[in-house]
Amino acid sequence: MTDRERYLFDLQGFLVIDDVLRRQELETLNEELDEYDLWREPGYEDGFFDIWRNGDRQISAGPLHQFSAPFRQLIGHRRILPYLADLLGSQFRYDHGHAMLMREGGGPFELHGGGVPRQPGIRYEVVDGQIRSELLVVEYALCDVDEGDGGLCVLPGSHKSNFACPSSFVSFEETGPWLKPVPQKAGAAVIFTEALTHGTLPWTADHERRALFCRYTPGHMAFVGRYREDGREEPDGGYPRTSPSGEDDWSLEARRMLEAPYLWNRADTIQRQES
Ligand SMILES: O=C(O)CCC(=O)C(=O)O
Repeated sequence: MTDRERYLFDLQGFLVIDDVLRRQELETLNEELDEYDLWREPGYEDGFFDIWRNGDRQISAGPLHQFSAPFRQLIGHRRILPYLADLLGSQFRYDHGHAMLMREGGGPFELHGGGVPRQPGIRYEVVDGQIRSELLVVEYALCDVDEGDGGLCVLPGSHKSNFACPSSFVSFEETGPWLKPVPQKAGAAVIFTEALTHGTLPWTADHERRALFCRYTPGHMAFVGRYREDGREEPDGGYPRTSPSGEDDWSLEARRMLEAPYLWNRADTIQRQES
């Protein structure tokens, strides 16, 4: 992370990094999403996907770490790893992730997050010049998001706010220059702290919005305890794990990221190359 990027992240609470995904990666991810056909929710009652809907034009499906190899490889994407170490500390872990689709007229989803109330799990602070974010999001754009299309919106700087966000702002009843949509080119990654006040503006474009979310925490912390939101018991506490079907897809960093949260003697996620 450059000094310029660190300054901007600390100032705004988010950063847009262009051209993270190459054309071929984008094509593959979009083709695989076509195959999954996530809108066809009743077909997935076998419990593979955790589905969340906001009306009939916005759908999220996870867990991303159990999707096919191209999705799993995003978890330890080489371009993103250095940012994670800088923003979460050297022992960061992957917490959870999902795909989000929106069709014209989908959304909105109200603003959430913010400097206050200070909530364990989404805190943001800087100590001795070192950024320490708790829950951190990397959102990959699989389609262009132009000014006015809707989708992700943020209140820049709100991760350091000292007063609660007015409820009329939260519900979008009142909008103004404090609210910033985040245009993205397909292939860009938006990194933001969950402590930033953010939400989803109605999707107005006639193409489908497609975004992938990977969420990370410091190595000693879990945000989603048992992975499944239905609370079903899972082995090993239910934390994300490498799936047996795709053992070869996981980089060493990704394997370390998928370890359960703990602190004592935890290895750095990115190890220095032996010389
Ligand atoms: O990208 C969006 O539409 C908002 C995502 C969001 O609300 C979140 O990650 O908590």
